Amino acid sequence: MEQAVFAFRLNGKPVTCERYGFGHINKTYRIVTNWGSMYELQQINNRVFSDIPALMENVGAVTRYAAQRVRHPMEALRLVPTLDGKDWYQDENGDCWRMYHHIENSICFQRPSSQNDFYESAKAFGSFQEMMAGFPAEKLHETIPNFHNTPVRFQQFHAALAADSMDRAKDVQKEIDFFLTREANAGMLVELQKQGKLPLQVTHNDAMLNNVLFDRTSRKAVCVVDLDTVMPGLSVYDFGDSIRFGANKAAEDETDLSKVGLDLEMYRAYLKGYLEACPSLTQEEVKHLADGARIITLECGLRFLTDYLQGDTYFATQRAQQNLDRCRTQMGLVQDMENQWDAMTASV
Ligand code: ADP
Ligand code: GN1
Ligand code: MG
Repeated sequence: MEQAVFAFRLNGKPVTCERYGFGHINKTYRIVTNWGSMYELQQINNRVFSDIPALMENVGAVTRYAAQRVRHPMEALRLVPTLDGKDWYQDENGDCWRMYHHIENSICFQRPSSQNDFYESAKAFGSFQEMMAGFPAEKLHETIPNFHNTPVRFQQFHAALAADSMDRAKDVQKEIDFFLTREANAGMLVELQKQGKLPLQVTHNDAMLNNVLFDRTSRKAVCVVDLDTVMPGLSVYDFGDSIRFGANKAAEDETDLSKVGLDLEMYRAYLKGYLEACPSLTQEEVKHLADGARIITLECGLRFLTDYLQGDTYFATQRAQQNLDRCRTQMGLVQDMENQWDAMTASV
């Protein structure tokens, strides 16, 4: 990692370098220099992202596009160039690194502590989407093909189940059945997109609360981060991913499932912010926002279960069965959304 730090054009000499963040995919380190400059150094996961040059072309294009459109430089991520002027660096082991300027006076939350935080995050993701409406989508590489293609996620699940390489399927039959009974309906949003009823647009695709930076002082959202999966997608899935993560009453890997459930007030706060920030949503998109929440939660739970069956090779885990715990919270949340469906759809 030391080699990587010195590959970038820093303001001063690095004095501290600490592991930071809770993401399941990349590794982030916060660097401080003797002149007080701060940076975020990230090792990009090359098992998850098979074409890092293409990924970094996307990130370069999106960050530069955003930088020209925000009111203040701190409202967009800015890449720090390497000593030879590139956007990223590959070390001797083949590991790939990039660095961002630290967004000053920013703070990031794993859970919203108030409806206002969550409303603010909706404004951030909604504005990001509005801003990206003018971005030439054909310039973007698909960093993970079929990322939010729920029927394809079911195919991957079926393959993992058939292989059952860790011999774990026998212990999770209840979980398997939960997803199988919901498979038939899970492709409805992808189908509507294919029929031209839902527009394909440049979306964030990882629209979680912990991918928004807030101003420490004002608690206003300032910037959206984690741009690795920015590519054409469905706005209803972005809306849904935010709800899945931030409107759950429990953490994503909570083991006490009695705590899991949809916080309807949080849901409404996010909906309000998103609709305000995204005036160009079509009627059809607005009509399917609740479906986006339900189906992306189902999809995410299915991805956790698939990874559990495959031996936890995709999502980083800190303890045994963490992916199974994550899968179970998503199941609980789907179930609660089904129970509160009338209230969810009535809010729209
Ligand atoms: P991951 O793939 O691990 O989720 P992120 O890009 O989301 O990686 O970064 C992890 C965390 O690091 C974020 O949640 C945020 O708190 C912090 N972070 C990332 N970039 C910046 C930045 N430019 N300024 C301040 N904090 C940042
Ligand atoms: C991963 O890295 P992170 O935590 O931002 C995953 C998302 C999942 C999320 C679940 C590239 O995101 O799709 O929704 O975990 N990112 C990728 O917490 O697969
Ligand atoms: Mg993140």
